[in-house]
Amino acid sequence: MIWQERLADKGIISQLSNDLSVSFFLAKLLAARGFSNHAEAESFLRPKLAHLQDPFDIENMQRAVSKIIKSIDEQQAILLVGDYDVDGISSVAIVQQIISKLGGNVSFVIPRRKDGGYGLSKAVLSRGLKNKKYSLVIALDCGTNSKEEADFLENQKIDLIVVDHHQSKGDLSSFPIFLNPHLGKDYEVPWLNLCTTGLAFKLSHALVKALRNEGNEIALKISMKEFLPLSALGTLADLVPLKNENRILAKFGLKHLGNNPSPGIEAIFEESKIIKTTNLESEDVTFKIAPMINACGRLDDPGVATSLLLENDPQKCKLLARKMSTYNSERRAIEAMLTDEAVKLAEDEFCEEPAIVACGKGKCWNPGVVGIVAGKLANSMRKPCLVLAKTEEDEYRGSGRGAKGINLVNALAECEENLEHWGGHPVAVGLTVKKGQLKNFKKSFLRAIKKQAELNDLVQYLKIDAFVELKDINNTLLEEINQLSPFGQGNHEPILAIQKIKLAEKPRKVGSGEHFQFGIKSMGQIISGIAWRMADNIPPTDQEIDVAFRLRWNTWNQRRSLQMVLVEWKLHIKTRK
Ligand SMILES: [Mn+2]
Repeated sequence: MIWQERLADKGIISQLSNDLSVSFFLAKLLAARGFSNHAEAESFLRPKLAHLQDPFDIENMQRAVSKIIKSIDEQQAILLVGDYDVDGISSVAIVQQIISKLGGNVSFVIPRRKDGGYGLSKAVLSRGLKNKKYSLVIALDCGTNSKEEADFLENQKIDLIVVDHHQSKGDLSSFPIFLNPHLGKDYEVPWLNLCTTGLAFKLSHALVKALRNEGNEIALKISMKEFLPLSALGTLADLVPLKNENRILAKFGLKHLGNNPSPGIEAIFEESKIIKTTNLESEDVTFKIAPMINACGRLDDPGVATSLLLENDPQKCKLLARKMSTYNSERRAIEAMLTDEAVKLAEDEFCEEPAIVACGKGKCWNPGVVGIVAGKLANSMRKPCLVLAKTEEDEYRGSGRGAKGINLVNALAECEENLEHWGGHPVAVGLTVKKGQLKNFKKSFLRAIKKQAELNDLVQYLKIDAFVELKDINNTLLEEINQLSPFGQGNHEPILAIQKIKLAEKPRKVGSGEHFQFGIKSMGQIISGIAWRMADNIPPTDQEIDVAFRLRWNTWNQRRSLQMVLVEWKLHIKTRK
């Protein structure tokens, strides 16, 4: 890979450094992220909850709020239907909590994969609506494209509010009240990229605001901060860009999550060995908490996770978290088997192709796990990957994950005639291939990807945020970097590079031999580093090398030290870069 520094205008850097009273280094990181004026950079660097816009700015918010308040006032039953992933489950927990706090009669149902799966479907509605007479259904993280189900509810005289951030495919039903930022015409609003927990937060805020205006005692006592942790869970897990309002919710949500977890979250912390702290990182959510929540829906019943998030009894939370942890271990085992099989297929059949379509059947081809494996393969092979499992109905169904510069939604649109169902985002899709169409589908999918790939620049670059000197690496530098956190989609963690250094000693393989540790000598001290899954490419000790890395805290026995997480290394050649 070619290392390329993210450059920025020197004038802008000094201006930002001056205006914001920050170091030249931090100003450079900001400028290289595209910030050029004081106001924008300031609100990014120092976000405030008060920067969240009025929730009533979102189209249809007033209508949704009036409908919910009417149902609460008249004590009519409200049913929440959420998706089975972290975003859906956390959204259900937020809305369930706010409506029941306000005295409403509310219950929830989450679809199960084994009952036919995703979203606002007839199956989930018949399960949810069976015991009571409902007057309102709120769909969370699903429902944008459920035209038939909307018609069904309309016929039953049950109102429907859809709180969702999925794009629409063609005509929408005119009946539901949509809270979906992508259906509006304004693409500049700071809430455009909220996921459903973000929208659920805004909806809760709007309810509280409206009722406070009426002098409602309960609403006056509710603190919106309580709902921040769940909003952060969905925002980080759903990989929406961490800018604008998403950044505010993720940043403050993480802080509250780490400082003041609910009993359910605290039980998850214990199971996944997270230490209660103010410095919770986005990876604690994406690598530890989110997989535990998702595992419930992948293997069995996502309702387990919702119950945990809503439970206040620490003893019950412990049992639920235990159960989630067991699901998660099972998920890991299945994932490992499926990855092996899919990698074999990819190497045999698709090594010359611009994309991978791995299909199979049997025990490890679990529909709940195909998406993760597709993601792993897409990452490691750097090309788009679909993983499809054969269902009992003899159809191939699964998930796809994209690669740089490829839009999977556009690619699938070109294969529409071979597909039964499909949908998703440019980098993540779900699909079912029509019976008997697998071969044709593969062909047209590969053709569509090839077309897109040809338009792309095939040279791979590693973008370096800043070249630094060994002597610059210290605690202050990392504290400055962390002012840009939380990192994730749309707000990458900076990659630093140092040129022309020698390792302090021979690197040591760790783990089961797939990783290695290394050290670099600086001002008489050794800064240690870790290289995950890079043990097949260990740098020499007797030659000068360049290293690209992320700088992190490494906490060990409650002591914090600096650690480099290696991204790539190469032998140093005399010309810069
Ligand atoms: Mn979502």
